[in-house]
Amino acid sequence: MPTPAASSDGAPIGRRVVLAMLGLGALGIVTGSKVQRGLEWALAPILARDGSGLAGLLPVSRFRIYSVTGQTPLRDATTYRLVVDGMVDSTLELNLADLRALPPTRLVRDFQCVTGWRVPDVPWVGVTVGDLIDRAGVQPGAVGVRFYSYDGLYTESLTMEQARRRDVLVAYDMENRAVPPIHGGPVRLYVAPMYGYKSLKWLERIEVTSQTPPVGYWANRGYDQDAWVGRSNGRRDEAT
Ligand SMILES: Nc1nc2c(c(=O)[nH]1)N[C@H]1C(S)=C(S)[C@@H](COP(=O)(O)O)O[C@H]1N2
Ligand SMILES: [Mo]
Repeated sequence: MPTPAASSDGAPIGRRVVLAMLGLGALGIVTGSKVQRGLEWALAPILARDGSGLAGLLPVSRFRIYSVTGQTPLRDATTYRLVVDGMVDSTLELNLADLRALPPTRLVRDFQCVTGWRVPDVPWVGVTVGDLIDRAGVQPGAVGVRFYSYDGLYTESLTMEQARRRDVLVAYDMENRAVPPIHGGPVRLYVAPMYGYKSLKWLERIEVTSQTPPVGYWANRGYDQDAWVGRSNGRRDEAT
């Protein structure tokens, strides 16, 4: 969050990324264009190997692109699996087609990072976390839900009550197309009422738990566990 896709090892600027950026500049990318959408996907393998942090500066999105590992982990949409486990009657393993076959929830909401940037009116489509955990069968005594990313580092958690809100989604579409790899695709979390850091990218596992300790990459670094927009983190959004 402090720096986009920060490089931990001070890696030199990736040459291919510079070339890609020059190319984008020359094309005069327009937000929402088909060219841009193709590039989001085309660039993913390049950005996946780049440790320079330049991914966060690429003009491929209305969003800034964050990855605490400095990488874009790639998972093929055809082999992707989401596991729902923990205190459930039966563990679920769902592929993208399974997710898309479930009743969808559509939202158009702002996306706001605690550092001050905000993207207004983002269309999202996905399955509510509540619907998913109910399919698995939540056992008595479960009070929390944890989320794991296949970047190997990022985690998040919500109370059961928060996780069951109808505006908390396992999202597979954003901005009217499949979630691209740089934004956490094929599947990311979208927690509409909270700051962006709750919306974990590259989601691979949802665990129903008996506890809700502050488990989260940024919560472990001093940010609020309950990250309500406008009502947390010292009301940082007033600075925008
Ligand atoms: N796995 C993972 N998820 C993440 C992050 C991250 O670094 N890694 N950054 C978070 C933060 S701070 C924000 S604001 C949003 C940014 O989403 P975007 O990169 O799609 O713009 O992702 C959130 N989810
Ligand atoms: Mo953020």
